[in-house]
Amino acid sequence: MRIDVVSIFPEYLAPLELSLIGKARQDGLLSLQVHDLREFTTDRHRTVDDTPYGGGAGMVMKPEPWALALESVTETSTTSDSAALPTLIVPSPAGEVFNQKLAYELAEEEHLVFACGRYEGIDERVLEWSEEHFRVRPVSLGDYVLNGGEVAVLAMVEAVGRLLPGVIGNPDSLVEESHSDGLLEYPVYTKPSSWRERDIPAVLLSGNHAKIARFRRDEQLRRTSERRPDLIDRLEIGALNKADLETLHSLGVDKDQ
Ligand code: JA5
Repeated sequence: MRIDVVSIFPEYLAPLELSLIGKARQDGLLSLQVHDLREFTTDRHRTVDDTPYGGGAGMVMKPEPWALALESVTETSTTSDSAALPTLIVPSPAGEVFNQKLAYELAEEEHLVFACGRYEGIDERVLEWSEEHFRVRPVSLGDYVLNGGEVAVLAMVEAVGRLLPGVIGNPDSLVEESHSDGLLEYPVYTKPSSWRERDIPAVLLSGNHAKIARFRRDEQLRRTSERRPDLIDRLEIGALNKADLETLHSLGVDKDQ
């Protein structure tokens, strides 16, 4: 996979050189380039922003540096001359909400481009113009405000990058995790079995693997109904077995349908 990130703060993306994503880049599993938007300005002050038409607070990112930056990444894209257009992700609190399903979808793409806005955002005409060269997707991490797209890009690149073939050594660790079955993860414990007067749940030392699986599933259901009742509502009834329904009933959760 190829990823390009355009930002006025390229140093903000430095963590993508570390850990799993940094290793994937070193191993040639992921080609990731960060571009400084100011390199695509043509005035002596390297201006990227201007005042908003119609008035209002703050500044808006000027369209021309964005068009030049995005053209420069598509000119070297192998996807634009084949079947699929590259995907342009624009972090925005006004976008569709990022989730694991979208991460899996983006992990299938050949070329992702992330456009990091700052100030009050990017001139809307850039997004309209981009539709001719990209599949454009404004994407939000959730209902809160950030000062720009960079932190959202760090999260999305990590979530997508770890799904690429070969990036995670043991692919088993990708299947048993939060959200892959629509439930939160079960709690985990390690040695010592007793720590500061706190013992781990006895069932985990029983050697009874069926009982352990049931305990973990019940913990997933308990946590999810407590912390994320919205996820319980969205569970397919077919994803729950008889024991799951009994657990939910004992938790006082009424799964209608
Ligand atoms: C702010 C110019 O999902 C939370 C987000 C907040 C935020 C995002 S994503 N992008 C921007 C931005 O501000 O570009």
